[in-house]
Amino acid sequence: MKAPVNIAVSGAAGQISYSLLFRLAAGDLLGQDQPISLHLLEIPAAIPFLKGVVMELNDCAFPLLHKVVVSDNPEVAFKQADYVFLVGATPRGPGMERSDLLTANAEIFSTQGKALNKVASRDVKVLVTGNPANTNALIALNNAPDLSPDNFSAMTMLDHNRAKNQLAEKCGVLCSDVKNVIVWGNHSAGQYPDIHHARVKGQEALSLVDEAWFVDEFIPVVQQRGAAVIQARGKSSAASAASAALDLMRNWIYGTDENDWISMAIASDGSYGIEKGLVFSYPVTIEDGKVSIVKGLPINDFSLQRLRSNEAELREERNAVRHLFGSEG
Ligand code: NAX
Repeated sequence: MKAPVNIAVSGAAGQISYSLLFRLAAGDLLGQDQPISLHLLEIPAAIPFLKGVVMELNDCAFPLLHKVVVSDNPEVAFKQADYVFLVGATPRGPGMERSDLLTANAEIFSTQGKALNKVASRDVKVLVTGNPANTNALIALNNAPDLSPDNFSAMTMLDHNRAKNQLAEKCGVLCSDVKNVIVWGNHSAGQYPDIHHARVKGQEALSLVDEAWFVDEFIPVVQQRGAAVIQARGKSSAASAASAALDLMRNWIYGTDENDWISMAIASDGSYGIEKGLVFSYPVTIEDGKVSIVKGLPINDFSLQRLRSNEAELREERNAVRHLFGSEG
């Protein structure tokens, strides 16, 4: 049997983790021959609930689950972590301004970035799901100067999957028939889901659907899908978010499919004119763990405007929390 791999999950008592942890332990990330240790991080008030989740994990008698560590200390949870899912975040409370929310989370992600810098594996892959995800990832990576920005990403994979599903439903095909959708920018309601480069069974998506459907239905439906799930279910997306987190991490580890890409929010290298360093969602391909932004796609004025507005939103978020950047500034 192989040596266990350490997977850390923050916000482990929350609803996304309630799906994610069981899928990780079942082998959905690393396969049926790879034992794992789960390192679970929570705030002290949620540790009793987390203990209940651990009881259930143990009651599953998962053959691959080697060990479960529970802690409220990031330096314990992230010790020698190979894969880290930063799911936990502070939700917006009553009377909280957007800037208060940004600052509260920036403090959490600055502490967690420092802990990752100190104790995680040097090859760690960190996926930030907790919102505001892009800026939380930006804060974490800026507080981890001994790790590379390439160790960090923020999750727009759920938006990518939502976009794929909307287009598949519209065209009456399977999601697997849809390739090359893109979600650009921020994981926020201002995100830009784009099908200019998408293909459906090999055909250009925009030759199969009306431009008006793309602009007036597809874009707002994808942007507001989270709110629609809350409206229907009374709770925010959880199983689909966990599934997207696994999809993203699996692609990061094993590579993207030939003839397709995924959307992944990573530190910008200036591609498509986006300010270098902002954590921006791009179409990427991945090979041997190396993430490459898909370059040179033609961008029309409609798209350019939306890329710019996402950049502006992310700049504004960054400026609100800049004081919490580490020594890197
Ligand atoms: P829950 O409120 O159910 O769980 C969050 C958990 O995080 C709680 O148990 C809380 O105690 C814990 N937590 C808070 N601060 C922490 C800290 N400093 N260290 C460790 N744990 C901490 O939320 P859930 O539905 O699981 O969603 C988690 C996050 O994902 C939220 O920020 C949510 O907005 C975000 N989402 C992001 C998505 C994405 O695509 N990027 C989609 C789904 C989801 O909305």
